[in-house]
Amino acid sequence: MPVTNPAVSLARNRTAAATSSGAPMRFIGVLAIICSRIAGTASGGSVPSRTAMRRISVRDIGSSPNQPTRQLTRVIGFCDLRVTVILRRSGVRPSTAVAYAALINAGQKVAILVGQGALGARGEVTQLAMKLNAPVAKALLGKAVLPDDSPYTTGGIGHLGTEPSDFIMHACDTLLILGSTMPWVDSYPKPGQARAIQVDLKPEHIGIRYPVEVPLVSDVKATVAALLSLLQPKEDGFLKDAQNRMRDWRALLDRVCATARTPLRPQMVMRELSNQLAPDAVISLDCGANTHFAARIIELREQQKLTGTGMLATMAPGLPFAIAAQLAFPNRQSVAVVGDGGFTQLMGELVTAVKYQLPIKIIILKNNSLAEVLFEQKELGNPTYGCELAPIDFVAFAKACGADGFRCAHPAEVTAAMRAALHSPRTSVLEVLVDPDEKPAMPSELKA
Ligand SMILES: Cc1cc2nc3c(=O)[nH]c(=O)nc-3n(C[C@H](O)[C@H](O)[C@H](O)COP(=O)(O)OP(=O)(O)OC[C@H]3O[C@@H](n4cnc5c(N)ncnc54)[C@H](O)[C@@H]3O)c2cc1C
Ligand SMILES: Cc1ncc(C[n+]2csc(CCOP(=O)(O)OP(=O)(O)O)c2C)c(N)n1
Ligand SMILES: [Mg+2]
Repeated sequence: MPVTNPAVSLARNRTAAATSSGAPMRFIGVLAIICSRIAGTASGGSVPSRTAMRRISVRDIGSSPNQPTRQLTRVIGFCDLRVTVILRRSGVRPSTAVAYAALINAGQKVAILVGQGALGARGEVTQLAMKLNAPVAKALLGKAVLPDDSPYTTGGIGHLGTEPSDFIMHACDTLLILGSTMPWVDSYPKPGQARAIQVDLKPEHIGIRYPVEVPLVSDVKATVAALLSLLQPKEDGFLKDAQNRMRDWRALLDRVCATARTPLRPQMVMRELSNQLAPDAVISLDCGANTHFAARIIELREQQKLTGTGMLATMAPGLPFAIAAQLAFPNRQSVAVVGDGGFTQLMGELVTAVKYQLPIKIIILKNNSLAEVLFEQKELGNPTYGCELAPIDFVAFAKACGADGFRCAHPAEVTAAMRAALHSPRTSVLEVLVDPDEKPAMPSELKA
């Protein structure tokens, strides 16, 4: 910030004048930041008029009933030029930054929800969680924001999520939504329970799932980094509670995945896949009960990526996404997890993978059923209708297309079949016969 900038000089003069008249330094700090911000936005040469500055400062430093000066000065107690500069770079208005910090600093139990808008902000999210001792739940498309072994994450959220994520959402008093529109509204805090902040590039996505007090239309990475120094550290009781619940949840998953029965439990197969995935694998998910099993059981490691069908929840993208991922990352393992229904909708694309010698791996959870919809029909009390699939021999199909094909149906066969499919140098398909009666259970319903 050039010292000759008239807006800054004005801010400093005002600071000096106000200090000598006995006004609290902390208050002046806020004013100086705001004036510096104005100077930043006026970098094209025009300097804001005194009237404009007065208007902005009154609005921004908020003598408004919602932002009492007392609260604001608790947040920024001094004039920190670094904060001013960072705010200018991030594009966050000082008034919003102050409201953000005041809201978080007032909370006792802060929970964070991250989605794919935070994928590039792992370091910043980790620092934030560390400073606030705040547990982090991950929307499906944000599963790679933190690796699943991070001590700060409670894993997935929503129907395919975890019990600890349910817990933190229903026990928190403050919620930060960072780059997510996770659609399961029951998995958010009850309206009125928590005060919320949402950071999203798209203003129209703010507040669509949960009432938001402080909206920030900005980039997650830049915003979290810029505002970190305004936050006060918190006690670790809430995080510890979440971590203890995570230990219990993992123990439950271990028991579920250890079930050695025929027909196979899909979770057991997903555990084997998770254990054998390359450290930098790119995983593509489809839509169906298979999405639940894969999302919940695959433990994403630091360098792995995961994508899948999003808000429209369409079936069939598993295979084409895996092709795209292999083209985008030729040296990484590209694996799709699909259901038999989803795979058949676009299975002709297997020939594309063979033709272009893409060594993608397709794991088909075959239950001869559109299981997700079948369970929905039962849950709604409707007659079950139209969900049986005519069985297809996917191994024969794979071989007919020029790919490798493998099959497993019993617990003792799973490890070797998975290894064969993942280590094939060519396009490969693994057909796994799984239990059609295994329900895609909500976190509270899951039984060993
Ligand atoms: C069968 C099935 C079941 C499912 N069940 C679940 C479930 O139980 N739980 C679950 O979580 N999901 C589930 N999903 C997925 C779900 O439908 C949503 O697609 C997913 O939750 C959305 O993830 P997201 O919030 O990360 O991504 P999005 O909905 O895409 O949200 C990302 C947001 O980040 C914003 N953004 C992007 N870049 C930036 C940036 N740099 N800075 C700031 N903002 C940015 C975008 O504008 C967008 O608003 C399921 C899907 C299927 C098919
Ligand atoms: C294109 C499309 N058609 C229909 C649906 C509705 N639908 C959602 S899940 C599902 C069943 C998926 O079956 P399958 O791929 O075999 O997976 P499973 O549930 O058996 O694991 C259906 C029909 C959809 N989401 N997308
Ligand atoms: Mg099926």
